[in-house]
Amino acid sequence: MTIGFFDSGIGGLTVLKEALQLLPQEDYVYYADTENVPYGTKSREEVRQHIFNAVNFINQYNINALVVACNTATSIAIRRLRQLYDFPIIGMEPAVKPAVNKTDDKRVLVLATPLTIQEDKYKNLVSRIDARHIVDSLALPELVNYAENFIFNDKLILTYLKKKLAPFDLDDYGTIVLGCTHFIYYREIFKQLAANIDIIDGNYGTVIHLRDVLADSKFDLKQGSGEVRFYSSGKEEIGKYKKYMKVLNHYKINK
Ligand code: DGN
Repeated sequence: MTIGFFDSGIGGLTVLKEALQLLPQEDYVYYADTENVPYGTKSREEVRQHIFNAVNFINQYNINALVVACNTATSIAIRRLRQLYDFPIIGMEPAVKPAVNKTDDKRVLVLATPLTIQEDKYKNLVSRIDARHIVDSLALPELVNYAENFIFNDKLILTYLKKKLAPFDLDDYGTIVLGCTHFIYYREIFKQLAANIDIIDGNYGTVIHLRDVLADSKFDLKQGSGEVRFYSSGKEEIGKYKKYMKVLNHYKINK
């Protein structure tokens, strides 16, 4: 079976890595819309169009299922995509529910792109789950750009995050939710800044959901060889391919 993965850029690789671990015998097509990254700071109409173009592109590879490995794209277009295509489409969602469930007497801080936080899908999710009013949200738009420029472990990031987190008294928080797939590369830096806070993401849950959906579908699992093919809308496709392979090989799922 061939599973499509799509993100505006490099973030979805963190989800793909989990999928390769859980479902190693499927084949994967990863599409990065690098021509149009970042999504999170653009208008929803513009991003919607980019998403439809991207899924239209990836659809030509006869995928049996699609993972929208981007919280921003999920919040904007997942419902419409499910109407347009007849293969299963799995989206991302900031892990607010598990965060609230595991946080007793402290607060929860959700980090995501501005567009994710602005969207009704996110607002509805939070209002459904956050009966105790303990969830705060913070947009970190620049972190997507750092990741796209392969800046992972630089003092620059630490300084940036310190500044963004300065208004929050971190002693009040029990859990931080990484609600953007690009942010997951910075887990270790978040841990440095918030040593006593649990840091969670939705990647594993998404891939478990993918497995369950596929198990219920008409296709046989374990038909492929774990091959990954990369495509991007940006200019330097070959260079990107090599960099993506490198990131995929070196990125460690580290909870
Ligand atoms: N990786 C995307 C997400 O999970 O929201 C954000 C990427 C972007 O383009 N802003």
